[in-house]
Amino acid sequence: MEILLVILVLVLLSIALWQLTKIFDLTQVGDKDDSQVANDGDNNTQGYLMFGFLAFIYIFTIYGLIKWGPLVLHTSASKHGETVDNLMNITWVLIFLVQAITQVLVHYFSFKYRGKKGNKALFFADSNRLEVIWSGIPAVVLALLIGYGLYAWVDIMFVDENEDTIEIELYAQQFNWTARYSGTDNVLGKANVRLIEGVNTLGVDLADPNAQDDIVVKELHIPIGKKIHFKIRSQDVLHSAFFPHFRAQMNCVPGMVTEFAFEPVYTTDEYRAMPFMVEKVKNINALRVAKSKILVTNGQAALDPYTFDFLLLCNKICGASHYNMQMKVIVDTPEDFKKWLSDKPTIVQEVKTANASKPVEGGLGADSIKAKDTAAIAKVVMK
Ligand SMILES: [Cu+2]
Repeated sequence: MEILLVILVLVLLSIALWQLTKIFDLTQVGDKDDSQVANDGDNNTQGYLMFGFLAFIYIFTIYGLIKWGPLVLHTSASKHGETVDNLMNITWVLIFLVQAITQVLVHYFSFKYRGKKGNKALFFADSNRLEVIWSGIPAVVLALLIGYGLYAWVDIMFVDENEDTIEIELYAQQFNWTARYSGTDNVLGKANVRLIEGVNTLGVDLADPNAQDDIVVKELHIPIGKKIHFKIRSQDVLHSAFFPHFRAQMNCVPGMVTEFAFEPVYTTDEYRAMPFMVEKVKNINALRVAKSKILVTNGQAALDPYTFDFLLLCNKICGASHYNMQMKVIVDTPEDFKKWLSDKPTIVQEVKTANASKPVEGGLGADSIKAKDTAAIAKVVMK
């Protein structure tokens, strides 16, 4: 709201200035020079205004870096993330350098050669040497940058079949994520959308030997120091599995399996204890405390304190609740990870348990008694 007001004030001020200049122009009617052709005075004004604009670009850039710089993602939590960050930082430095040099030159020469009475523009057809320089340097720099990018891409995306990884399936649907662990055999059982039924929400083929030890969960735990090989599916529309802290993203496409592999290098606890994160959480909680005070005075519940967690987000606008499509990711020590996974039932067990609690046809299972009672009560109420 505050920003909107500031923008409104600036817009109104500009309109006021514009109108004042018009009035000023009208008062000058009849005075010496009212020609539409720019004179030396006009050219000087435009020249100095250009320098003003140059100063604005730099002041705004520096202000933006100080004000919003800390909002960007900090330390990468995956091994390959360092390469991604490196590539990004090199690109930023290049952009800043080129922009800093070219903008100064453009504005300086525009000022230096601004129009002057009696000066005539020089007709300059072309210079092969200049063209080679300004085409050659960007070409070489871009080729190097793209080369490094391609090398990084191949290195990140290549997963050696013989590599010791943990295979996990990520299943996307509007608007949630489900994970399936491949169990002791480290091979995911087959799955098909036609097999979706009851608790088997991923359509796992329960007859497949590889599916017998598969475990389906709603919270993703992964161990530190081990490469995790994600196989990604989608049930309905295009989604995108986005792990911002791990610098990983892959599309989830209905009808096909996509992949991504990365190795976490910090546990959730280690990442939470990093000074930058402690500071960030402190700031967020200070904002929450301030907001809670307003909420409480309005008779609403206060906000819970914020604790950092890695997240898996959806990065494709996939529908109305897209913004809320996320799953908590917890990086454990290998021991904690094993302990966490050890007491999870397999999908086969889950289906068996669900079937066992179903009412047997004609029998008096707990559920069927309940259903009959409800029907009887309903009849009495109707009377
Ligand atoms: Cu989505």
